[in-house]
Order: sequence, then C-alpha cells, then structure tokens
Amino acid sequence: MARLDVTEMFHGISFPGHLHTQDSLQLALKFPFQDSDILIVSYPKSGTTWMQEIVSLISNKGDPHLAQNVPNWARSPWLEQYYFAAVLETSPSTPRVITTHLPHHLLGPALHDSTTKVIYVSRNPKDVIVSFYHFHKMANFLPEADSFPEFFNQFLEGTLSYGSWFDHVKGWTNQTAALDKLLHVTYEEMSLDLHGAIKKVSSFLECPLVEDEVNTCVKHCSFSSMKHNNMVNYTLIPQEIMDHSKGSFMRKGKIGDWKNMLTEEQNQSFDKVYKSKMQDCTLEFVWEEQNEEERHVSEQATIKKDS
Ligand code: PPS
Repeated sequence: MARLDVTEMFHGISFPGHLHTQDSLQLALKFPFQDSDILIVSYPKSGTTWMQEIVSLISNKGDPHLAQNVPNWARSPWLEQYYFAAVLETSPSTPRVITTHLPHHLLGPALHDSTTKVIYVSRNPKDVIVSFYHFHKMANFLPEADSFPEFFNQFLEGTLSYGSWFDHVKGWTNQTAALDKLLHVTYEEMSLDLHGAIKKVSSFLECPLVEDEVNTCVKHCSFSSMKHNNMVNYTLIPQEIMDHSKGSFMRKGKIGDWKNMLTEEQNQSFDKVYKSKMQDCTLEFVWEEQNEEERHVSEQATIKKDS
C-alpha cells in the first residue's frame, strides 16, 4: 500500500505520509472556509469519530440513514488529507462538515475571515496516550510503537505524529476571543451525559431537536451502536492499512483506562509535566469515572458552590 512507511515533516510536526503530502498540508492552510461550514477539531484519539457521528445525526434530526450507509470519512472528511478535495465534492453532508487534527497555530489564519462553526473536542491526556498507543499497534500508517515507556515519553515531548497534545489543546481552547464561534466539548462530557452533550452541540449548530430526536441520536451514537456500525468502526479499511487482528478502533470507550497502563512512576512524572505545561490554562479534565457515591458528593459540592 502506498506510502505506509513515509512520514511528512510539516512545520516541525510529523504526519503519516499514507494520508498526507506536503501539498495537501499546504492546501489545508489556505482552505477557503464558508460561513456555513462546520469544523470538527481534535488531537487524535480525543473523540473525533464520536463527534463526527453526533454532528451527522444532529444534522439529520436523528435519522441514522447517512450514518449507516456512508463512511464517516466521506461525511466529514479530513481537511489535511490528500483525498480531501475529491471527497468534499461528493460529500452528502449539508452543511459541509470538515474534520481536522491541525493545531491552531497552523490553521487559525485560514479561519480568520469566516464565521465557520468550530467544535473542539478534547479528552483527558492520560486516556489519549493509552488510546493512541493501542492505535499505533493496529494502524500500519503510523510509526511502529515499540514500548509503552518510549511512547509515553514521546507523547510528553510532543514528538508523536500530529505534534504536542499540550500545544494543540492550549492553542485551540485559548481562542474564544479570536474565533467568533467555537464550542469546546470534552470526551468525558459526552461519556457522562451524552444526552446533554448532544443538546449542547445541536444548540450551537442552531439545529434544534425535539426530545425524541435527541433520544434517537443518543441511541445511534452510543459506544455499542458505533462499535457495530461498519461505516464508523473502520473495519472497511483493508487489513494492510489497519491490522484488525491487533485491535479494534472502537476499543474500550471508557474514562480512566490509563489506570490499567500507567505505572505509579509514569503517573507522577505525567502530573509533573502536565502541571508545568498547563499552568497558564484553566481547563479541568475528568481523569476517572466516579462511582455513584463520589458523583453525588461532587454534585452536592457544585450545587453548594453555585448557590
Ligand atoms: S481518531 O483516530 O483520532 O479519529 O480517533 P478518535 O475518534 O478521536 O478517538 C477514538 C477513541 O474514541 C472512542 N470512541 C468512543 N468512546 C465512547 N463512546 C463512543 N460512542 C465512542 N466512539 C469512539 C474509541 O473507542 C477510542 O477510544 P479508546 O479509549 O481507544 O477506546
């Protein structure tokens, strides 16, 4: 298969050459966005596919026909990938839905003159590392991930494909003033309250849904529905490109899986790096799924704080 072993270095960030060329990356930075476009932005493994499905279902008022018949990459193609222009031309999504993993310092200027609606999806980075590591094992277009400790260090250094998680998240979430329309949704929000997250996205997209439609969206973008939907679980991708015997794209879909992978020492060094790199950032992530009792205590604390 073409260019599986090629890496493209672009502005100091490595991108898999199977999907990207210097031209496709360069073209992405000059893309003429339209005001009606919807742009889904994320660092890899943060819930991109989930948001693509949510937006697709919302735009179709919960009707799963497109979601069950057209692959996600055709409904919401990646701006920086070489086949983007061709796919966008035949994409059935109205308005156009575009996806990107590009950092804000590269793509921001292209968005300056439009009121494109941007949905930024983030996920707690310990779960991102683990999900990305497993994905490297099955995705033959990504460099071989040798050992987890090595991969973990590369994540912290920002040298993995698509660059630094820290720069990505800070770059996009600091843009509330510069971008007219940016909605930040976390993976954990979707996981803890999918119904609420769908309503939040539908209101941002000015695509109001009645309660039955929200419930249909919830049903079709649950982990189990998406895991069994070939249009979104990447099983259509040939074995040479994604080795499905080495894992599933829809792997676990949980908050806090990092606890099964990171050692205590790695957890501590992660926290140290996180604290120093994110000191200028007010974001707060949910790091693990709370049990019922813990959730009740924190809800009470929030109610008290708000009253
Ligand atoms: S990619 O390659 O960047 O497009 O990957 P991305 O879609 O951002 O992230 C993949 C992870 O998201 C999980 N996922 C979900 N979790 C819960 N519910 C739903 N519906 C869902 N859809 C996707 C997917 O399982 C990957 O996470 P892990 O932790 O590996 O399971």
